[in-house]
Amino acid sequence: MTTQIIDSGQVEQHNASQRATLQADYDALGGMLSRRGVDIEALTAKAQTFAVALPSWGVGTGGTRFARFPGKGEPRDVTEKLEDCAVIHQLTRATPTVSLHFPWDKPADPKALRQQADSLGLSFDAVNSNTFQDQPGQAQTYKYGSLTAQSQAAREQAVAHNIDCIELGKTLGSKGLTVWVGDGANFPGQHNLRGALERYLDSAKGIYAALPDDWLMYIEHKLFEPAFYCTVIADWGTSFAAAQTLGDKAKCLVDLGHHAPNTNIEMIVARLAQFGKLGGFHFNDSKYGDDDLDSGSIDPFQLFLVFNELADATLRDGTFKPAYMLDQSHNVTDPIESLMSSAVEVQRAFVQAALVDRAALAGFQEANDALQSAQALKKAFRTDVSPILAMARLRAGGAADPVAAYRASGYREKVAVKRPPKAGASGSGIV
Ligand code: AFD
Ligand code: MN
Ligand code: MN
Repeated sequence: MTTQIIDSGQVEQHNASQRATLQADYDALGGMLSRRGVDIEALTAKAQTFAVALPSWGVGTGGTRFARFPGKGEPRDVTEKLEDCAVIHQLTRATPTVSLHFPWDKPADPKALRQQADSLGLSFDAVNSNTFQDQPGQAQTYKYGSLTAQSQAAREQAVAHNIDCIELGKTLGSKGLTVWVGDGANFPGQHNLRGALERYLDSAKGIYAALPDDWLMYIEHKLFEPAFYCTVIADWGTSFAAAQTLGDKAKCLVDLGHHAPNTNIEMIVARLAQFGKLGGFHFNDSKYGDDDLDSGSIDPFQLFLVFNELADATLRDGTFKPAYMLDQSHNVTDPIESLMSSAVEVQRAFVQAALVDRAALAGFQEANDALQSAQALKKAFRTDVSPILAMARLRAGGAADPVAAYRASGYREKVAVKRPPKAGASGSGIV
């Protein structure tokens, strides 16, 4: 039996207040779609198949390198993070998995953590290693890099940490390791550019060798920061080359915020999918670079275009299934509310992409009809699929309006009492 953290009677009461309006909107949309030859029931069933993993580090209040303004009732450890993740999944029914970050989330008893997740109806997605910070008592510093460090002892320590993450992940039931390193240089000349990548590949091979057969290693690239002149895995080309060098179990991970402004991310998605190296995503939105803003809050059309490529890739290969994760930092909102809305925004793009009339689009493309090709995409993007998303949640036992149901439940106020701030707590988001 799954433990429901929000009283299910309260959710039911919320849904009862919404049901009639939702049904009317759903029927109206169903009528419109059927005139376009689209079956709304098929779309709703498809929406129900959507799932995106939650980042454990996203349920705490984030911050910038200037400051962090903690919110009330933040989770203080990994078990409280799981409780918040369970609330998000209970109301959205779209987030059944959690991506942990070590050592921040290192459990005292991994088996007990797995049991807690299980009792909450959650399981674990890819685990993330952390070699971008020094931990108390650590023998070697990562000040000058981890997997690429000049110091062999530092490189070995970073590889060993990644292997520890795999071991922990095995006990938790994860099937993937996401590796993002901030290694790079702040000055031209500080690094031999080729030498740094050679060291990275050598270290990464040590991690890859410890991967179980049914695991994937996700290589996450990022343009800049914390190194401001160059970063070792700065772009999809380097990520692709590293994944090719390592082998079949190594794939590229695309974080939507890790590119220069105006980069055509959907084209990167198409390229990586074409060559079998698209492993997964960190969804968020961005105005400038690694802003970690809520998914769909700045450029929902870009998110749609990414899913349009994913829909195309799935049509070409039914087994194609990249991992979907959110990676956001919530500085001024309640993280639970942001993560619920963001999961729904990503799900919205998934459903809108399914609405594209692909036969018509292919016809327009063949005829070199640029205007109608663009309109075919816009037609799907402009369709408000909110009633489909709400109905999918309702049918799966979630909330018609997750944020309204959450606010009505008083969850945050309750945990604010139960979770007074604790020194040394590991609940914060990425700063
Ligand atoms: C940092 C990186 C990257 C990574 C995350 C978790 O920019 O997005 O996924 O930390 O390791 O924010
Ligand atoms: Mn990321
Ligand atoms: Mn990032």
